[in-house]
Amino acid sequence: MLSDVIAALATPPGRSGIALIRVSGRAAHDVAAAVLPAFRREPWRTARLSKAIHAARGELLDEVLYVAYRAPSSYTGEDMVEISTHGGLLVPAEVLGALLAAGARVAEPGEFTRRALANGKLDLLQAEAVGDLIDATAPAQRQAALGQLDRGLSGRIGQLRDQILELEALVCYEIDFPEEDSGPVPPARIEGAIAALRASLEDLRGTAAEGERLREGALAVIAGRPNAGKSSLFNALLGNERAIVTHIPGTTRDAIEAPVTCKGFPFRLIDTAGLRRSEDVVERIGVEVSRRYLDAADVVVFCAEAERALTGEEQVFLAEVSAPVLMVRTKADLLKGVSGGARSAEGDVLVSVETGEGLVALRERLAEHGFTKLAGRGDVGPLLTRERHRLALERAFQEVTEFERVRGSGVEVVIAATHLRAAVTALEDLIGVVTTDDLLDRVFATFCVGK
Ligand SMILES: Nc1nc2c(ncn2[C@@H]2O[C@H](COP(=O)(O)OP(=O)(O)OP(=O)(O)O)[C@@H](O)[C@H]2O)c(=O)[nH]1
Ligand SMILES: [Mg+2]
Repeated sequence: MLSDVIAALATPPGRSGIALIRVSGRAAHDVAAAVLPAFRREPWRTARLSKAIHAARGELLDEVLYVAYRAPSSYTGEDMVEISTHGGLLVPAEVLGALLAAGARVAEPGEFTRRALANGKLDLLQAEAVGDLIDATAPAQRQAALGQLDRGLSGRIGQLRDQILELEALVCYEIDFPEEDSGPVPPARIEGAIAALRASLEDLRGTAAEGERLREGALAVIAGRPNAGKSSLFNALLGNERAIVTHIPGTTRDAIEAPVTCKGFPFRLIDTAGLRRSEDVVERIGVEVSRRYLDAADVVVFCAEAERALTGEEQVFLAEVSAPVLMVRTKADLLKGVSGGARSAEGDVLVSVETGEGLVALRERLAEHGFTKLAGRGDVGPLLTRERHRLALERAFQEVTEFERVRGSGVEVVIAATHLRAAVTALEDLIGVVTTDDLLDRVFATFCVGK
């Protein structure tokens, strides 16, 4: 139920200097006053000091700072109080317990943001951006989430919606003046508007692949023959010795995953078992797992020693791989003094984990391979970052296409125009003009308590 008083710890439990508890709802101030003897509503939004007590037990729990907010000037749009307690496991839990004893209930995950949405403080895309910002591990993710929180995507969707409404208005002119020869609106103008609209929709839809990849991290799979230096490279990119490295071919048996940031972009880096035919059951399974990762890869980082030519088997493998391949020539330090130098072709990256040579270049090339469009732009701009976004854009695009088709086939304009209405609805669903509980449940399913 909206506006009953909810409370939750907004910071993660554990050892810390302070912890923040949020309280929101119509009677939030009364609940806070029961726990904070010095509580005063005014001046609003001012940090004040108070003791925190358990009202029923009369027990002193902490000395806290609190800030009172008055509806609608708060995150949720309701009366709110934010209480900064000392951190750790006991104190915040006890202060929260005292608030619950005073009439609050524990907030559900994402409930504060859900209330903000219900009270018009945020739209659905902005609410999603709050979740994305919290989940961000790479700067480019932060940039995209902040842009979306600042209504970058909402504004863009709003423009598309206006564009459809303008087209609808032009078409309605035709409905109102059917007897005029070519209508008051030249057909070329309508056709031009349709073409421009389709181009705008396509433009935004074109950001979905890299946008979704940006949210989830691009899957970069390190592959190559046993002993090629895959695990060494994996560790070097990670900055720690996560994978076991030995001189024995077949060391890595399982796929190991770790998050890595390259030039601000997020990657899920996978170290795999070296590709070869093996009699060893465990190793064979490992190779099978490698192949499965390779099928899903956004980019394959193929490792081969710089001092040798690629084998026929490796060439067959490279010809069959469907993802873009970044060729890495490893162990560059072993080439020093060897006549003839590296066997690397243009575009290959020459690296050595011993000297660190080539690692910066490799990170750059990874970013370019994983995020071809985004890495080339300074600013990520509005992006579709979820399947929900992509499906809505696809629906709008299909409806506009359908409108164009039906319109040319002699169907009444009024009927054709229903497709434009449907396209508008698809975009409005995306922003969350009208939301269903089911949709909200899905959007907020991944939120943490206290947000
Ligand atoms: N000199 C030199 N040796 C390297 C370099 N990279 C890896 N090695 C050595 O090459 C051997 C194999 O390295 P790994 O990283 O375990 O190779 P891998 O491709 O993961 O091998 P498997 O897990 O068996 O498939 C080890 O002895 C490493 O120390 C490098 O840049 N320079
Ligand atoms: Mg290995």
